[in-house]
Amino acid sequence: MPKIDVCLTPELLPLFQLDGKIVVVIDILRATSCMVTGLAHGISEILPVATLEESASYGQKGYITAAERNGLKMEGFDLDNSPFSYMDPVLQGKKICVTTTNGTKAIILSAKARKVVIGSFLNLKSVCDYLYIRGLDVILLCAGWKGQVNSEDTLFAGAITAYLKDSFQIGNDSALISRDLYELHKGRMFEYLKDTSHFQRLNRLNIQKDIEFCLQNSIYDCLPRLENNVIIS
Ligand code: 3SL
Repeated sequence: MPKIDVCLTPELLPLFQLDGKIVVVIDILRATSCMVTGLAHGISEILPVATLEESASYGQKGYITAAERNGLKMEGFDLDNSPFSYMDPVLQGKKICVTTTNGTKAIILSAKARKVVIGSFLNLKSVCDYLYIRGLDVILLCAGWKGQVNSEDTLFAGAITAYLKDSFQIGNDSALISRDLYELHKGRMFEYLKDTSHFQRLNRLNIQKDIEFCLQNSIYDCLPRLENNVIIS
């Protein structure tokens, strides 16, 4: 049986062997939820980059630029990091270059894996179906927050681990912890997250509606994946 490991922060990724594995990158609030939303709404591709300078430079190459730091849109860029912005019909068929505090970094670090896919509650079923069909070992990589563990990414890692429990073995204790956290809170995730640091950060910025949106289960049948450093669906 293939196994699922959970890596709770990108800082821990050097401890994992990526060769031959599928990495699912998870940044529920909000980077990977935005990417899934954007591709489901017709954005043609998303290029994740590490720095503000890189993202800005793609503006001259025909890309729409997106940049977030500490939850805020950076001045001079076209897009913020809200899933509602990624739904804008003017973005259909467009290419986006994006940098975010944690999510884009996690994607870039995963590039050596056999396959890299983008996960969120919004496409949970598509991710699970894909992992089930491929039947390879999986690493669920949580983007966390500046090197620290966060609850929302851990919950989602737990959701995948719980859904696939009959077809995958638990690979490490982080997978076990994630699954148990999800089982404990799956019926009241919004309530549970109210005490967490990123919920409170986004709440101070008045973007509770983004949190509610990002916690919806499987509203998009969409599987973004990284191909030649670009995310396509
Ligand atoms: O850290 C990230 O990549 C972002 O998703 C954070 S935020 O939700 O936009 O604040």
